[in-house]
Amino acid sequence: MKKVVLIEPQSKEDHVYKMVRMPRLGLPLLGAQLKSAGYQVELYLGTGETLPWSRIVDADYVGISTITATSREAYRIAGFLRSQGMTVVMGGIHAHVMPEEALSHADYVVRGEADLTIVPLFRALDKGSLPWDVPGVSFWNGREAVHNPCSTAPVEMDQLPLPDFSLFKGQKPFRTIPVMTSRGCPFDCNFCSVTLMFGRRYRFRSTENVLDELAAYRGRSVFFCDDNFTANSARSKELFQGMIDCKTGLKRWGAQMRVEASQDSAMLDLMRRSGGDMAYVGLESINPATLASFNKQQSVEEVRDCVRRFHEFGIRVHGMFIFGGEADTVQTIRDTVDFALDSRIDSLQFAILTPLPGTPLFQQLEAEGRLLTRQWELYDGHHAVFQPARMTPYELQNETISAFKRFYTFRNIFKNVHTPGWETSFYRSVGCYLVRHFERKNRWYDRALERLQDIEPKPVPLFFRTLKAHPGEGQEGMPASLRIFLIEKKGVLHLRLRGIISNINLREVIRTVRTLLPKRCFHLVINAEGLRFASGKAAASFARFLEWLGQNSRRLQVVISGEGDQKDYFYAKERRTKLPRFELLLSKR
Ligand code: B12
Ligand code: SF4
Repeated sequence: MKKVVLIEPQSKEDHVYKMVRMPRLGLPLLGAQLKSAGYQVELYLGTGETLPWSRIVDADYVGISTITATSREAYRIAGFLRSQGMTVVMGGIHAHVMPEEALSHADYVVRGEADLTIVPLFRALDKGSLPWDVPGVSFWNGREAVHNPCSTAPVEMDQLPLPDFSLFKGQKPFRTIPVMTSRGCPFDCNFCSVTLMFGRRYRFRSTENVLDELAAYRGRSVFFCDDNFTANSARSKELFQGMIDCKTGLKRWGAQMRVEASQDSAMLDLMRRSGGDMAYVGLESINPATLASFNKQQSVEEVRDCVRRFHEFGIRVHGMFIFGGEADTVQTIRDTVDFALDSRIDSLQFAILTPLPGTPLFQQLEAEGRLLTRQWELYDGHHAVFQPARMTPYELQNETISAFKRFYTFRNIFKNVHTPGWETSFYRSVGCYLVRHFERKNRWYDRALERLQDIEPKPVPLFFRTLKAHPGEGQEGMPASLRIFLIEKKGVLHLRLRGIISNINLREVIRTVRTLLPKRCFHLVINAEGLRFASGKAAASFARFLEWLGQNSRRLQVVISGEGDQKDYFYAKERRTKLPRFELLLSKR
């Protein structure tokens, strides 16, 4: 019988999440499938220092699950195993969005949900063949990386086995059991990576299927780790009613929800009666502009009302806030703590906005040159890893810690306790300890950010957008889109255009630049290094646009790559132009 070891690397950073001893469900689910397919399976949770290596190195295959924050540890573990000649397979959200990177540390990478692909992959490996037919798998064919397309059919939830926690070896039983009843989320918040993996179609298990699983957890605490547990209120009510009728006998349960959950009294009543005692709510911000920039689709009024509503039904609230949105200032952070204290919220987390790879937020900040580091282990919601728009990274980092300290003071441990009992006080005292511990351990990063303040901050763009070129106008090897990026640096306007200009998107470029350009611009630099024309007509229209810009600026410089027909076009333009201040600069790259 072949042996498979699956590892969930833990973060080496000292932070609150490390204290939560709860695995993600990926490995117990995949482990259950491999076990029923006849493999001997062992699961481990740990860092390179704590893993039982002697039990791992005799496996036939090792699978490693990774999220962004733990990817460095995952690569370190994979590196060691491959140096021992072992076959390493990697999966999880970080490997899904960064397959090239993951593949440079592993033999195989599984993108997307692996429930339907894990067994066929190992079967192919058993036969010694490459997994050409297994959807979503990336692998090396000699020196060439192959990426099989992902399956288009999402996994239906009732097809899944129950997660097998008994496969975890050398672990004390988990205090809280993770249960997942749904995948996907119909919303599309710009910082969230859930929909990248699980999509926007909300798929859920049948009530009977969930109740069967819960029957095994009598007397235990359960955390429903669905991302949006109450996205379908009819099914939520049916499930809660089922839990009441079947007397599941859970000690308590908590789940992640959106604010809308608090607006349905019938659901709150069922939630409480079925044992729900803690709602983990993505409140995110009390700044309306920030909520809008996150595409959160909720209002500040809903945020304010939500805590009161849950409390009315005796359900505690763990509020999850994010600091560092485009409209956030230091004052927003301070006001949020006031709000949290006034609303008598039970416990909370203040996360620093984190541009997770693959998300629209990441793409925006990367294109604007605002990422400070790609050290993925710092992408954990506790570190400022980008240049915020309206404060320095140092301010963002420090104000977040101060906010935590203001909420989790010794005095507040026993104050505002909504639900009688010691639970809330216990969580607050843990928070009180953790934030001070984290602050001590993290001084090095504070100092690094402080030094960065002395360096000139990266300018925040006046405008950034990706426009589609007309369908069919894309050229080989170039994306059929155009990126516009406008910044102001020391009074000089820089317009960067990258991609394909077509007659369709040129109209939008002209409209944008006309609105953003001052009436008479002193100095305008157009970076056209990565620009191509979809047609001769588009090139002619662009020439007219340059004429107009030249007439409206005292100095116009155009940076070109000096390659191919782009060079000829601009040189011809320079010869023909009547503008005295038109300068062509060859890119230094
Ligand atoms: C429960 C949970 C937690 C728990 C437990 C976490 C833990 N042990 O890591 C707590 C609350 C502690 C937590 C903390 C954090 N979390 Co969390 N968490 C989740 C949540 C809600 C559910 C996880 C889960 O069980 N998923 C269900 C299983 C089935 O999915 P899966 O593990 O991805 O597995 C599937 C595939 O990925 C793949 N697969 C996975 N592993 C492997 C391995 C192999 C070999 C193969 C072939 C395939 C494969 O197949 C599986 C089945 O289809 C997810 C959201 C989500 N929907 O996944 C966020 C999520 C994982 N968390 C996230 C984040 C960012 C964090 C934090 C950094 C906090 C923060 N700032 O938000 C910390 C970091 C924790 C750490 N480990 O260091 C992000 C990760 C995004 C990213 N790109 O890294 C997620 C996706 C949420 C989000 N908003 O985007 N989290
Ligand atoms: S943050 Fe929550 S509501 Fe928004 S997309 Fe992610 S899971 Fe859905």
